[in-house]
Amino acid sequence: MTRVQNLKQAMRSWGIAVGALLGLVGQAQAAGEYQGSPKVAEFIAEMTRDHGFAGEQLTALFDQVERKQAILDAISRPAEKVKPWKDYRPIFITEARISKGVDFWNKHAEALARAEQEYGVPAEVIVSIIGVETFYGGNTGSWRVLDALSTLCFDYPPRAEFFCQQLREFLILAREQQIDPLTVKGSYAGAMGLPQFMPGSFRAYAVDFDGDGHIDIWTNPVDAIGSVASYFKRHGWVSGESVVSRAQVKGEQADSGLTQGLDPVKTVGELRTLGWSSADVLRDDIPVTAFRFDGAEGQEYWMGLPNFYVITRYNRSAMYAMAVHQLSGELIAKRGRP
Ligand SMILES: [Ca+2]
Repeated sequence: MTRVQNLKQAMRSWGIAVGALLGLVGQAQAAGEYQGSPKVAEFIAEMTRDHGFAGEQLTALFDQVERKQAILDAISRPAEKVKPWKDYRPIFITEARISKGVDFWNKHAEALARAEQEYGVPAEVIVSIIGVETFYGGNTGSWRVLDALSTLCFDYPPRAEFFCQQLREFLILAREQQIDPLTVKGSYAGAMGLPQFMPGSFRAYAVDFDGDGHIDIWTNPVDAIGSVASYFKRHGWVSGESVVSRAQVKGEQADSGLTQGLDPVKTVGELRTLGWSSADVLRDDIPVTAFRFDGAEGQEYWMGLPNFYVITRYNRSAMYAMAVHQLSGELIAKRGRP
């Protein structure tokens, strides 16, 4: 006797409608959760009308999409208390991340040198981004991007607009790159590959840097390297300029120089009148993000220069940008620059 027959017999003896129960089991299975959903139907109609997709194909595709409760739980979890810099830094600046970074740099030295030449973005910054994002490709995420973006588009109203846009970009990207959207993996928020590009960023900035006719940021480090450099160049990276300048502060007005948020709304000159100074020679009119970190040795005051702001365009956090910058410094210290 099969398991189902067993079950049916047991159900009958308990007086439960077997059909209803089996129906329930069917619904609890993962695939097909968006089958017949009006939101999905509307989305498909839009993709058909605005972007020339075939409706039946998209319907068949979305029939295989799984709604991921774990993603909704993760994204709506209350934000952790922000770690102070002294606890954040040791997560990213580790011996392992430095030595693996030097290996990655040596292995891809040609592509990194070429990216530096074409885009003006230093090799150590590109390596550092890939190291911080995914440990040089070791941790690129195991969610199906289609499940992640669909779940967040259709079932997470606070950011539905953003994630529905990413879902549109993702479907177009898959068509352009001729890849099966069901096979693409990424983070629970839909960030993809070695550099963790969202689909919109992929379409705007990713490049085929080894010239094989495909943009592959998932398994091809050369394309990932060129894509990060392209992203930085397009966000205004200035070749040869510094990233931050450590400041000394004096007087009670110093903290009124701190900027709220990341926008560089102070200038070096304004900060000077509030008691800020730096050992670096900086022009008075340079716009800066002025911030204070709670470091291992006490309070640190910093001026984030225009290239610092560019790093925050990759991930909107001062601590993230500083971790990328300091890891890049450690990479140079360990490897040297030819
Ligand atoms: Ca390629």
